[in-house]
Parts: sequence; structure tokens; C-alpha cells
Amino acid sequence: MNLKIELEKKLQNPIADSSNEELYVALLQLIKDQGKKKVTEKGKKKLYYISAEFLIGKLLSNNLINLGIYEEVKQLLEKEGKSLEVLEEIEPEPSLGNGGLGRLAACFLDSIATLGLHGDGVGLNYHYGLFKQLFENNLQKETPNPWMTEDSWLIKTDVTYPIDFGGFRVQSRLYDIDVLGYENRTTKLHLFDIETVDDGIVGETIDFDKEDIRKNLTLFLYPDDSDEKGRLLRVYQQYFMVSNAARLLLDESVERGSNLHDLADYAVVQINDTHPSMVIPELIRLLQERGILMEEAIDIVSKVCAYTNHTILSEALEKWPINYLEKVVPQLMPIIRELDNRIRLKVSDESTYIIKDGLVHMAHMDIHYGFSVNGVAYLHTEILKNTELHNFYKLYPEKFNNKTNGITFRRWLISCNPKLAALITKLIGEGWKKDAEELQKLGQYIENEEVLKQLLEVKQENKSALVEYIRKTQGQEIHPDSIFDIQIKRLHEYKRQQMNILFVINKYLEIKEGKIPETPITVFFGAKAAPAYIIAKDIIHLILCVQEIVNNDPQVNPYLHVVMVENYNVTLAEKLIPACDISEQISLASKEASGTGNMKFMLNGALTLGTMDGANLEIEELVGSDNIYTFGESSDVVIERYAKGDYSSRSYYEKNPAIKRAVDFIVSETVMKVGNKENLLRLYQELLNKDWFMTFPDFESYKKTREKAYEDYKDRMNWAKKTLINISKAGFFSSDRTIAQYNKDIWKLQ
Ligand code: C3B
Repeated sequence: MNLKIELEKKLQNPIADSSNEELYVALLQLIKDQGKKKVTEKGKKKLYYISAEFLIGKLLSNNLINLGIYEEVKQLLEKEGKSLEVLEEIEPEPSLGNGGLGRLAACFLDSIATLGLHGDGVGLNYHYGLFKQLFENNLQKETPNPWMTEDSWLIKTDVTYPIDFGGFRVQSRLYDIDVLGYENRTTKLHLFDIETVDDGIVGETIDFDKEDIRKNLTLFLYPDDSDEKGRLLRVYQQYFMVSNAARLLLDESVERGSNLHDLADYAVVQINDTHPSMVIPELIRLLQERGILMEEAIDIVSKVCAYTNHTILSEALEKWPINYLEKVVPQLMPIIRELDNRIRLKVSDESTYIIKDGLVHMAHMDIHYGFSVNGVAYLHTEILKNTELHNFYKLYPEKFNNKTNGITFRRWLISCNPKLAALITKLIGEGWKKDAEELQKLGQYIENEEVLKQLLEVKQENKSALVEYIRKTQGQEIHPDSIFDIQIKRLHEYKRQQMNILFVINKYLEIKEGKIPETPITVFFGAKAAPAYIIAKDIIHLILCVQEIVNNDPQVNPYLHVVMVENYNVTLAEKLIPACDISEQISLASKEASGTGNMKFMLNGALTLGTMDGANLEIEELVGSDNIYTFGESSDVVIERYAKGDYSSRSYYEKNPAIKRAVDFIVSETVMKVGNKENLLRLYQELLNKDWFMTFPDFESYKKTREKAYEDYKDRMNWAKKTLINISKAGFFSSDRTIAQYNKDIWKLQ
């Protein structure tokens, strides 16, 4: 392909005379054409990865990389006086996900395509995604985040289905996004929508009329579920998603030769958390419609569906009231009752029943009627087996398996950190791009000062680029030689951003007393809080207040700086991660199922400061305890303390002066002056009287370990060694490895 000619054909103009917007659209169309030419693997059996979220991020650069024409395009544009970087800024980021779960699904699609597996993703085409976060008066404000422009990656298809809800019917429409794998493959992200959705009912805020489902069904991801209408809308969305997925699966399987009795030879469904769980009764219902008896339909579906659990937090294990399902999907309730009755006849342990106290336990249905149940990191799966799902494990030990999460190195290194990628390739060749385990070859350079210096230089350049970006976008001046200490993830109490900010407060007060850090520190936060999650929003408020206080205090700001980035998303992650020195992974042990940010940071040469939780455990095992900073109580201790129920945060507050001082600061005059009394007082009370995620017991060891990391940072060569070891051991966390394991143990695609 002659790139210049093809591009100018699309532009109908010389490149040099075209605007950046026109160039962006022309490139997008060119890539879409290339996508059509790629091979989609057509084996007999096909995977349907159903997920309420696919946090795919911007696609332009990644698609160019996976097509192998990134450099060529970049150089061509430069020659014509244009810049690929500027074009990248034009692309809106689709916000079709919240956080880890959605980003994992996106990494998985990349690996499925790259490994040439026969499988597609299925989800919903939310017009406004989650929300766009703004900061006003040190508070989070949520506004709609429209991402679909006239020319987008979406491809309208001819596929439509009639979907029935209690009392009315809607007509669906399928849109596809091509997911281009590395080199020769492609797979599809299927996003279902309805044409009657009315964007006009969305104004300046994310509030909208939740009544008329025909108009609002796919407007937002996870509409505010703090009220009944929001919760009902979520059930409508979930059924709409799985009914479409089930119909597509059945049609495609029949087309490939299935007689439906042998469906399990043609299709496998991965249920990503409980949001798609209704696919089980829906598939049974549709099979019955096509003439298969209940008994056999249940048997077939039980061989097709597999379930991934992504959390042990009970609020995320969905339980829908029977009356919701009766209203939204009355056609499913008789089947769900039948499924429950069959368990009641077989199993005496009532804790595993599907319907209990007027609620339908979605995960219970998945475990009884799926053939595989997996956790997402070693520790998480062990906790599922031994504690959280122990009663199910006793019934079906053979169903339980672990699949430690992974990330795609195409986006999270090659694309976001080209300088490091180039250095690695210079040292060990190209092989690591296809076989991530080859990164281990970097181990041979561990004593090579020249290489270590280059590694530090790359990091410094990435830090400078971030400094520039923050200056441009947020108007903040950051010290490029400071330690970049970063915590970016959704805001949740269990992830403990509050513990991080308490450390910052403590540091601020120490500096005020004259205890000056030897190396300046910049602490970055990025996080969205769910609109109805009050305490999470209070924590954001506190971070923003502390940011204002610290950054404006001339006595402190040469040594300490706080940056809370606005509207944290995949695009920002791609800029922050390559520049990071210290990666904060400080969840309360047992609560973070895996984490995947931890893997991205490690791959980009940041050192982890973390608890023994989720995949941090596996990172430690790989790099050794000298190359990671772990602290805090173990998951066993935490689980036991919850079981005893005798945790009193106040006693820690009273015993530990550093905790007391930092917590009291929240309601001090200094903070009250820049913040809201109501929010600050509520957070203060919450910590003092509850601290449900036990930040106080870990605070001392967190402080000590963080200081140790800051101390070690001063020895630049030794630090570089540690980062090299981290990079060289990161191969295990390639999602190519994860997907190969899913396929070998669960999907068994040819
Ligand atoms: C997340 C978990 O919180 C992370 O520990 C995990 O790494 C990812 O899933 C991917 O497995 N998660 C999420 O983002 N949303 C949920 N509803 C449940 C879990």
C-alpha cells in the first residue's frame, strides 16, 4: 500500500493542505478498510466474551501499531509538516467502562485477536459512557461524556433483534468495532444499541428521565443505582445485553452447523462478573423456543457458560429483588425458579440457593449452572475457595480455577512508552513483542552501568513529558526531578486513597516543622468516584483541598507537590504510567482481587509500594522482596479481624500521635478554609468511628516503608537495577499468557 496515495485519496486533497481533523478522519477510514481485509479466525467453536464494560481507550495509535504502520505514518506526517501526536489528541476516548474490569476485557480482546482465537466481545453501546469528571470548588462534578462523533470506529451492521421486556418490545441494532490484533488478525467488539434512544433527554448533567426505557436504555453506563429507577434500568440493560448476545450466539452457531443439541461444541460464553448472568436463563429460554426440552436445555447451557469472579466485595455480587425481575423480564422468572428448585432438591446447604429472602443471587446461578468458576489472581482464587465461596467449592471443587490477570504489552508498553520499548529492543531484539517471557533476557544487563543509565534517562524523559502535559492541561508546575509517586484507579475505600492522603498530610506537617525531605516528592492521584458513593466523593474533596493547601504554601511546595488529575481515564494512564517511580498499590489485603495497574507500572519500570494483596503477591514472588516495597497486615489477619468484628479505629487514633494529628487536620481551620465543613466532618467521623477498610492498623508500616523507598531512590544506580529487574520479570503478566490459559483450561478453541 502506498500510504501517501491512499491517504490523499481519502482526503481528496494533499496532506499538507488538510486540517488535522480531516487527517484524523482519513486515517480512521483507512484503518477501517485495512481491518476489513484482515483474517478473522473461523474455527468451529467460538468464544463470546460478554461484558457490561469494555474500556478500550483511544484506538488510532494502537491500531497503527498493530497494523505495523505506525512509524511509517508518523514519518509521512512529519514530512508533510503534520504531527501524529496532535491527531491523537483529536480522538475522543470512548468511556465504555469504569475501571479494572472493563480495561481487562479490552486487553483480552487484543490478545484474543493477536493469538488468532475465534472469539468476540459482546457489550452495550453507551452513548455517554460513564461520566466526565470535572472539579469545581474542590468537589467532583459529573457531566455527560459523549464520545460518538460522526466518524467513529463504530461500524453499523444489519443485525437486529426484537427484544421483549415486561409489557413492551424494542428492536436492537448491532454496531461493531474491529479489534486489530498484532500483525495478521482481527476480532470484533459487538456493541448492541436501540435506535429509539434519545440523546436529547440528556442536558448539562448526568440526570435524565429514567422512566422511558425506549429512550434511555443505552444512554449511560451504570446509571446511578442509588434509587430504584436507576437499579431497574440496570436490569433492563443487562437483559438487553444478554438476550442479544444469546441470539447472536445461537444464530451464528446454527450457521456454522450446530443442531443446537451439540451447542457446546460450537460456542462458549465467558460471563464477566455477574452483570451478564441472565444469559444462563435466557439461553435456556431461547433453546426451549427452538424446540429443546427444559431438561436438555439446562444441560446444554451448563456446558456452554463459564463465570469469572472479579471481586469479593458483597455489594458487587449482584442480587436482584424478585419483583424487579418479574417486572423487567417476567419470561425469565419461571426458568430461574426451576433452576433454583433443582438445586433445592439436590443440595442441603441453603446458603447456596439461588433465590433467598426475595432476592435472586446472580453469582449462585453462575456457579451452579456454569462449568467453570475462576478468580483473577492466585490469592483471590484461594480466598474464593477457602472463604468467600467455600460452600460452593465443597460442592464443585473441579469447577474452580485461577487465571491471573494480564495486560496487553502492545498498549501498555509499545504504544505508551516508545522510548523504553526502543531501548528494550535495542538490548534484546524484537522477540519480546510476541513472546513477553523474552523480557527475562534483560537480566543479563543488571550490572551494566551504561544500560542502567539509559534506563534512568528514558524515565527522566518520560517524566519531563508528563510535566509538560500537566502544565498544558492543568496549569500546574511540577519539579521534574522529584520522585513521582502515583496512585491511579477508581476511588474506593478499600483501595485506600484516604491512607495515601493521610501520609501526605503527615508529610506536609513534618515539612512545616522543618523536617525537609532530601528529594522533593510529587504525589499524583487520579480517580473517579461513583456519583452516589458519598464517602468516596468526600475523599476526593479532601485530596483536592490538600492539593490546594500544599501547592500554595511556599514553605512546603519546593519539597512536596500534589496533583489530582481531572477525569482520569485510559489516555491519562498512558501518560502517567511511563513517568512513574513509585506505584501505589495499597488496598486492604484480601480486598483487591488482582489489580492490573500494578502490572502496567511494573512493566514501565516503576517500583511497587503495596500490600500483600491481589497480584502484588505474584509480583513479589517474581521480583523478590528486595525489588518491591511491601507492608501491612496479611489477608489472613484481616479476614480474621473481620470475623471477630472487634476492630476499633478510635483506639489506634488514640495510641498513635501521627494518625491523630493527620486525622485531626481534616477538620482543622486550614482545611475548612478551602473546603466544605459537611464533607470534611463526615469523612473525619467515618475514619474515627468506622474506618471499615482498616487504614489505621497499616498506617505505621505504610509510612515506614514509603520512607524507605524514598531513601532508596537516592542511590540512582541501585534504583535502576531494581527497575530493570521489575521490567525483566513482567512477562508473566502479558494478557497473551492469560488468554492462552483461558483457552487451554476453559474455552478449548482450536
Ligand atoms: C476489578 C477488580 O477490582 C480488580 O482487582 C481486578 O484487577 C479487575 O476487576 C479485573 O479483574 N473489578 C472491577 O473493576 N469492577 C467490578 N465490578 C469488579 C471487579
